[in-house]
Amino acid sequence: MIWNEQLETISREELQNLQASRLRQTVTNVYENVPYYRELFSQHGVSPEDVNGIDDITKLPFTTKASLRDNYPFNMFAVPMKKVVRLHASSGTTGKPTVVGYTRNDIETWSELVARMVTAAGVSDEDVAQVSFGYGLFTGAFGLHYGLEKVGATVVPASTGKTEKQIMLMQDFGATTLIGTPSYALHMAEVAREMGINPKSVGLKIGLFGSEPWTESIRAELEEAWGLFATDNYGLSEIIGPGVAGECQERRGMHISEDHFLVEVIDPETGESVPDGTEGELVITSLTKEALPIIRYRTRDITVKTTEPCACGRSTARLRKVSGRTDDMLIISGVNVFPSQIEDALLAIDGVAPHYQLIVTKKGYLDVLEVQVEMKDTAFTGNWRDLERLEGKVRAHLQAVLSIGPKVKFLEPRSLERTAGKAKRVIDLRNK
Ligand code: DLL
Repeated sequence: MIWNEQLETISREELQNLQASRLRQTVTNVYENVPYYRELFSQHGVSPEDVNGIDDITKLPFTTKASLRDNYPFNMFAVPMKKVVRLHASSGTTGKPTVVGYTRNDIETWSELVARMVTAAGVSDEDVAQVSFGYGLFTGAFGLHYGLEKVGATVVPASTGKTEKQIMLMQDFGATTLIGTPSYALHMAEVAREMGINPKSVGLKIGLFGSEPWTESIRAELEEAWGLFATDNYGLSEIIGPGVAGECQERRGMHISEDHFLVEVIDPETGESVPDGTEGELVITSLTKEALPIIRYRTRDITVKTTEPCACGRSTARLRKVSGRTDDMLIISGVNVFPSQIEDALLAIDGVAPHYQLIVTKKGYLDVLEVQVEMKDTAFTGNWRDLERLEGKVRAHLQAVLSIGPKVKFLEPRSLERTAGKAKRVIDLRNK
């Protein structure tokens, strides 16, 4: 089913006209109402008259997380606070959070976009949907909540934590849909097993997972554990939260809500656009946001865009699974390594559990990467020879895939800390 047939199957030409007129409005709006943008545009020698078609977007400067941080908390807002009905924030690793605001219309748009996304994944008013994202300043839970309610699903706002209780609720309320981070959903399956419950018996049909990078190997683990159909969805607070893009049941990329967002993919080094089908950094301009319109936001997320038609009938462009962020790329002795590459390599080996952490240190001038990974219960025999064999296998495989030889340390099942939110995979101690 398609939630908004008219806009999700719009012809490319009509879409581009709509995007162009909304872009012009947005640019004029930020120029007139956000002093920061007026100043930035002047510094770059551009003004709203220079922007007519969507290709003119490249004349405009980028916005970054630093722009938001420098304007903390509300200076990037384009409306008076009277019109702002909701605030959310994303916690950075250091310092103040990034604050985002919504008008009543923004909340309505957000619900509409999430409604499209959950419908594309297969959720309807027949479903009981458990939201296991944390309710609070994080956009994940409230975003999914309103969109699911809009399609008429029965929403269970379970939030995070109290995992055993969550599993009981899923069983008792007959949950068919689980919403959360992929890492927490894996953890929930583990806890269910500890409670003597086969996760498959819970009866979940669809999983809507997002908010952190996850590979196809994790998708396979989740589907195997819960017996559900796992879909990916993407978003970020600065843009709106979840609802920016999501997979349909074809699962061949995440459809972008292009009537609300203009998406570019650029070379992160040069800032130049790359052609469709080429990997690069995702840059997003909002086209309808009222409280916090945003121009050419550098997401730091790495993906590929395609406008090839999708078998589902939607005409919108799609994004390949986000493989990581430009800022979580590790450079180990000069070799670029993404956590997702390590995840794929690890999970290709039997006996390795989908719980790992990458520790980077310095020994003299040399970078040292240690991959700490848990074994599956079934592989944990207690015999050190088995352990050695598995370690050797993992080390050789990582060496072949990454061209660097990390240290490998096997951990007992359940020894790494589990988080209910986004998993912390990398601990880089080099500059500490
Ligand atoms: O994580 C919004 C969201 C909530 C998306 C729930 C999907 C579901 P932030 O906390 O601001 O917002 O984090 C945004 O998380 O720039 C990506 O690096 C990462 N991210 C989000 N979704 C995905 C995904 C929410 N499906 C940052 N795959 C983004 C990979 C993702 N990374």
